Amino acid sequence: MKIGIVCYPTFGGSGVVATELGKALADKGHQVHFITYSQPARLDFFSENLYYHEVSVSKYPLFDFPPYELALASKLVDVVRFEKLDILHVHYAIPHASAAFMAKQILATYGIQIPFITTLHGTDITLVGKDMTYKPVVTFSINQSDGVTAVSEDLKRATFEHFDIENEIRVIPNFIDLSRFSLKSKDHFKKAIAPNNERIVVHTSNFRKVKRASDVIRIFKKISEEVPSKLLMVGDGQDRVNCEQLSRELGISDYVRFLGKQDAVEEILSIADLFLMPSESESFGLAALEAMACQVPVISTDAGGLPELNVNGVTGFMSGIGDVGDMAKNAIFILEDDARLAGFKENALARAREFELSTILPKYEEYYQEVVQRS
Ligand code: GMT
Repeated sequence: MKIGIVCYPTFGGSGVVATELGKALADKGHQVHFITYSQPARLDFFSENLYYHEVSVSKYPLFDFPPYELALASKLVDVVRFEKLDILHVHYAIPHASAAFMAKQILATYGIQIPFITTLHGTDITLVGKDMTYKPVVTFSINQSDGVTAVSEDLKRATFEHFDIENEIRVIPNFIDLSRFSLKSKDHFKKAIAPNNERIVVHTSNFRKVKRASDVIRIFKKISEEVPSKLLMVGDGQDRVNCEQLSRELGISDYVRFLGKQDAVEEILSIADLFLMPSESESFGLAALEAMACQVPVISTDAGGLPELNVNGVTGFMSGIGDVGDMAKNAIFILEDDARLAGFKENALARAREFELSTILPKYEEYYQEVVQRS
């Protein structure tokens, strides 16, 4: 098939899922066209089946807010017409679904019928989308989509709860490429971080408020009082400075390292013993799946779709949002005993295998066929 993928090209979860999906589809022989405002972070190589079309937004003094959605819709019209695409797949509803709807209407005036699928990722529903600033447009464009997917049952439930949705929503969970995310031998790196064989705890996120990254620091403070350990904080965002400040105030800054944005997250996860995800909201928790694939157990909250991934007492533990004490207690339980830790690591990998790319990819391919046939 000839598939157009629209996404945010950044390190965020929805962009990563869209890019990895497009790469995998291209590997299977589909022709995949990425349409976005800059080269997606993980699309930095050449493949004969992969195309990239940049949306450029022209600046004009009148525009305090350059109209990206219009530029995207115009680019979609152009790419669909001239590359003869079969389907558009947009990731993250805002503003991609409404831009796809607009493009579809314009293309109809040229006699071209193209269906589009919207994949809901999380904050496009649970945070930004349900705000009245965008809600009418998000509701309309979900209902006008020819197919809608959500990355977890919980996100599907939340979508029906917050919006008047008449469309069906198909749940297709996120996936992991185990050929990339797997335990790598990084002993030299481990020795440098933990020269006295301390346990290594990792958190990766965009440090937005919903991630509650300062809870990571508080949990780690309690862990470090019981188990010799180090904390690696990967990523960057608005809460990072608060976390740095908090780790100084709590007197643990010698044991905490902030690594900033990293491409090879799997190398860091390969030396980790535990992953912390104390999020207030998480539609799926892709970062936790990446950790599990590298044999890292997960201490998380029970927010959103996390119970569909993290199996309590098996692959890690879940606690209520903000329950730092319980998360620390569970973390210590896992870390204090070698054999117990090894068991959790094994279980984490076994669970990650259930989300392997080769299992999930056909679900998207089948859905594309279904949507094209009925449109
Ligand atoms: O987590 C973020 O803030 C980024 C966001 C995104 O859309 O880029 O992630 C969302 O989509 C990911 C991929 O489907 C999910 O794994 C994350 O759980 C989800 N984040 C939230 O719901 C907060």
